[in-house]
Amino acid sequence: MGHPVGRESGGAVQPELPPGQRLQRGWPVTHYGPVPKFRPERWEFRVFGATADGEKRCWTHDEFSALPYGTVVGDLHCVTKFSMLGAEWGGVLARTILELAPPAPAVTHVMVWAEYGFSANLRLEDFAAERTIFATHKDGELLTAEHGFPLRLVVPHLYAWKGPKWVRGIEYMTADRRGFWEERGYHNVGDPWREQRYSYQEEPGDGPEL
Ligand SMILES: Nc1nc2c(c(=O)[nH]1)N[C@H]1C(S)=C(S)[C@@H](COP(=O)(O)O)O[C@H]1N2
Ligand SMILES: [Mo]
Repeated sequence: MGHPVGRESGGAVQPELPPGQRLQRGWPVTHYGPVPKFRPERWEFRVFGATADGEKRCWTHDEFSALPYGTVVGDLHCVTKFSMLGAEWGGVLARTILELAPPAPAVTHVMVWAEYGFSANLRLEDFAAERTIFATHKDGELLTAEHGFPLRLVVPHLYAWKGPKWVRGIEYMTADRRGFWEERGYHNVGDPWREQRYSYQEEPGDGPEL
């Protein structure tokens, strides 16, 4: 792992930050609501909505833990302007889920569902991106409860609210629908390199009517 190679500036190597972001040392905890208690016997990961065969898929925690393990290096960019760069995330790649529970051809978007009904919508291409991962680990260590244990999504190329902590499943959608923060003023797409922070910045085609 390691930090992305930075740009030289006045002798110091600056890590690459999206516009308006600042580097955060350490790893702050940011979320809305309480930290859920993990109950392994009740936990399941569900894939539902427009699956290719019309069937739902469901993994228990033991079954999900046995899925192929992968790692990616990726940043976390919070819309409140701090970024954490170059973490190594371990877990199940979103692509693995797409292979094991394929979406119907008409699917364009994915809703990611977490405990307490928290949700985030993603374009299918963002969900299917190479580095989108259902993470169980960061830098080789199991996630803590505050950071999403037992499972969180990480979508390194989008703002971090697109990666729900305590994720419990995904819904394949044939039309876009807003998730929790996307209904509450945040941009429907959320590309930090284009500074897509707020829904008022949306252009036609970026998201459903508010
Ligand atoms: N379930 C849930 N996941 C969430 C959030 C939330 O409010 N609820 N907030 C998001 C936001 S805004 C950020 S910046 C990251 C923060 O992750 P961290 O607390 O591990 O740094 O979690 C994201 N995932
Ligand atoms: Mo955030």
